[in-house]
Amino acid sequence: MALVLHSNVNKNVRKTLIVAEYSGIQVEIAPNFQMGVSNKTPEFLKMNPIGKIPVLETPDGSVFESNAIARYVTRLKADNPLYGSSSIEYGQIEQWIEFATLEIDANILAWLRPRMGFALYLPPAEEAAIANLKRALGALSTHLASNTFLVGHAVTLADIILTCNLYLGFSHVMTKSFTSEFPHVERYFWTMVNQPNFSKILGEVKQADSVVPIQSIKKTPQPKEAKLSKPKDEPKKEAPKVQPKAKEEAVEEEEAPKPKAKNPLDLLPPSPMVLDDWKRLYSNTKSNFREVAIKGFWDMYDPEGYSLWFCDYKYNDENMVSFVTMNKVGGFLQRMDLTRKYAFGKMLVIGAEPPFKVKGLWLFRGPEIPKFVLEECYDMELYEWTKVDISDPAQKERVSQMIEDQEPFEGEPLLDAKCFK
Ligand SMILES: N[C@@H](CCC(=O)N[C@@H](CS)C(=O)NCC(=O)O)C(=O)O
Repeated sequence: MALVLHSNVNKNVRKTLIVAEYSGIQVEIAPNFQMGVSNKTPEFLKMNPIGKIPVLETPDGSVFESNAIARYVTRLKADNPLYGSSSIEYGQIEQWIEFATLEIDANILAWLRPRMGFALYLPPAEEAAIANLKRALGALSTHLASNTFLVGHAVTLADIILTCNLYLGFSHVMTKSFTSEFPHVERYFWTMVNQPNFSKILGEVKQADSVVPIQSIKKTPQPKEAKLSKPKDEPKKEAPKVQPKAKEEAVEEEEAPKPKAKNPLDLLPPSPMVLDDWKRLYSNTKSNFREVAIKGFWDMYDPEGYSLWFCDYKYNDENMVSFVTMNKVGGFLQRMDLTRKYAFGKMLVIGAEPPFKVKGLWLFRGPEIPKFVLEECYDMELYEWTKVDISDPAQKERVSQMIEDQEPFEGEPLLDAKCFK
């Protein structure tokens, strides 16, 4: 029996496929593997009790954990140069494999997984992941300044594992403006992915133009939602050696059906204020904003049917990187999508230099912040919320200034102003 990888093709599987190319070893991908179904069967769980991919099935038993699989396949070839040519080289290859896993991959995943909706997105956690990744890339860049390969003078298993991990980062979050700080890592990465045995498996590699946007969190489906496996008598398809790249192969986890949002706000007594009319006025006013849009807002505003809220980011001290701060506000607005029909918002990033302040103004349907927003948009708890008292002229004026992106705002320049409409 050949070696069979039970998995979709993701960067973890590509490690072993590249090893196989270098080593002249035949490894197949299990035909008809279906994520979320094939990895939950009793047969699969016998091979890997945690039910994660990949698993390698061999005539002698199975191996799970992608690094262990790559090491196993490397060792199948006697004196494989991928493991170096001396004990110290072997030790250093293992050292860089650990580094690639714990310092590079772990931080790329901590940055990427929440953005892909597979973990809770918490801006301070993202900032920590980016800082840790930068520290690791700085160290790597120093090493690569005087080394073409991680160890010795040829590709080793450490280069394969590190490159596959970097491939995930370069494809989704590590844009050119991010990586240009680490020129030796850039040179190394592009050299590696253009080696024939890498490019056979990775294909044409493209660096992300922008950091992958934040998606709402995906829930793992219950087993009963999993589709039934195909009937036994269906003819087996020939497994391609490398399956085509999935658009988002980054973190292949089960897709969940999107929960249908109920709108309790539709049951509120009708309001004379039509939110869409206000949004249209806001968007279409190109000049005399104060006289037209702001005046129009206060003419339309219905304090019975709507409420206004100031929000203040609780962790402004951590807003040290401008693009990270702007991204986190962007993510917040994306996750507020569920309230599009019932809200309007302005978010300001304030200050000429770090730490930047994030403050906002929100108009919500109803007298309170809608419960489903508090429950479903976890960014809400990252802000201090204060209901606007429109009988106070100072507060009313602050609302107008926020809608208008007035600059300076409270004595400081605006780094960014985003509108939710
Ligand atoms: N450390 C493991 C990671 C395995 C892993 O996280 N696999 C993900 C796909 S990339 C998975 O199977 N997720 C499904 C699940 O968590 O049930 C390895 O390198 O093999």
